[in-house]
Amino acid sequence: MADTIVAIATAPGEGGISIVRLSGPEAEAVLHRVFLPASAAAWPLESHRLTYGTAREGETPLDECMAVLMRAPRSYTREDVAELQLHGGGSTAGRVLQACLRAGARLAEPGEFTRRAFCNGRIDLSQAEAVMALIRSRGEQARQAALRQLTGGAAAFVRKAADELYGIQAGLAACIDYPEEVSEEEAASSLSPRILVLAETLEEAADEQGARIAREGLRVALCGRPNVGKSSLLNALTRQELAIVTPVAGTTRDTVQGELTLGGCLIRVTDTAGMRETEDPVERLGVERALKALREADTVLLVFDASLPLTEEDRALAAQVRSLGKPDVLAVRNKSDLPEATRETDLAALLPGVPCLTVCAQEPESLRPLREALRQRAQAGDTLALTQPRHLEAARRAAGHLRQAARTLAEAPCDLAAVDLLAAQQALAEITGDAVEEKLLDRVFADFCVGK
Ligand SMILES: Nc1nc2c(ncn2[C@@H]2O[C@H](COP(=O)(O)OP(=O)(O)OP(=O)(O)O)[C@@H](O)[C@H]2O)c(=O)[nH]1
Ligand SMILES: [Mg+2]
Repeated sequence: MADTIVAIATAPGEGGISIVRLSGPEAEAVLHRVFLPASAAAWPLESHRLTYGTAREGETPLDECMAVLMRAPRSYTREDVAELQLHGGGSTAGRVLQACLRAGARLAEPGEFTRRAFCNGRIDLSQAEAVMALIRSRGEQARQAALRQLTGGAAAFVRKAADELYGIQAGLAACIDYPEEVSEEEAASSLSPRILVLAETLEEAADEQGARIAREGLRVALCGRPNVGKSSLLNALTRQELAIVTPVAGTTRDTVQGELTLGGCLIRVTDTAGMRETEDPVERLGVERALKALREADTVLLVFDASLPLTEEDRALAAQVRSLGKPDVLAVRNKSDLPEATRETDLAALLPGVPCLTVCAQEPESLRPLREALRQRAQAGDTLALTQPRHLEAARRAAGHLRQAARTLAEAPCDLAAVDLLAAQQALAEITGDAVEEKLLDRVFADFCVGK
């Protein structure tokens, strides 16, 4: 980290401004070479103050711009950071970037600014990852989850778990160091319950599905036999004409995706081909895709036509969904504007324990309870402490070591359990980056964008 890095920090394409960012010991010197303040008295630049002037290479002016120098340690990386605010569009920023490279800076690698912030102790690893999660977040819920992590939510959870683990380790050390005062049986009986509670806390926090919903939104599949109104519901829920709707059974052949936001939560809805036995090879492929969407969904909306009696196809599909063991299925009784032929009780008998909602795809107001049900499901991940896959994996690994420690404590000498506790401690430390190898850092930051 002894060198000075440079990158374009703004997204490519046309825009009001582009920013070229420098960080490192030579940031001020490089800026001096590529920036001429309008006022001759401006050098040395005052820290954290915008200065108007010209970006240039040698005597050639490149753009009219603003420059700012943020002296260490009050900067994003805790190093000297300089930024040039140029006119937007790729060509000017690209040209100024070249000038900085020729003036002694090196092109930054993806995430290298944030990596320096981490290595210089300004943020922990979970916060560094949150920066990228925030940049990538789509929708209010994902943004909030990233922000919680950025402001230390994951770190606070991990520190609390680590504190409890230290307490357990201290208890075990007492039994190892003073066997005449604390017997192994006493230590095992007082520490095992604490170890298991901590393991459970970590396993609960490693809620993979909840975390994915918080990051990427709730996956909802609209399934049902042909013509029940699945595509009409997709269009009504998203308030867009996404899928073709006709009275012909078998209109939808492929899956159609739509998105809506409810209470800040992203909901991704997949409309599918009507499920039925068919000889048509195209339709059969559509049915296969429908089954795939059904398997991958967090919530399955099983749609029925309330104006017709239940058919064999309805029953076969209900049986299939039950055999798949999907935990979250909602029965949706559509076409409630027409005379009723299938009652709620018929669906309750067909799908015991599955909630049933009655709607009319052509009356937006009737979809209110369905929207509310989806919103509640999508918001379930709102309070999760951990949302990044890497953190979930480390928490689960720590829990595994703890469970092993409890088993060891019951069967073997105390000091063997200390090894398991240490492994759990290391797994927790990986989340915040207190104990990480270069290789892990390379992997984490490879996923970043250049210039952040
Ligand atoms: N009266 C009434 N008709 C509806 C309602 N919802 C859908 N329809 C009609 O039902 C027919 C089938 O609707 P679609 O939305 O294409 O049904 P689908 O389930 O997607 O059908 P496939 O794509 O063939 O599987 C169309 O003529 C719609 O206008 C409703 O709530 N009330
Ligand atoms: Mg359809």
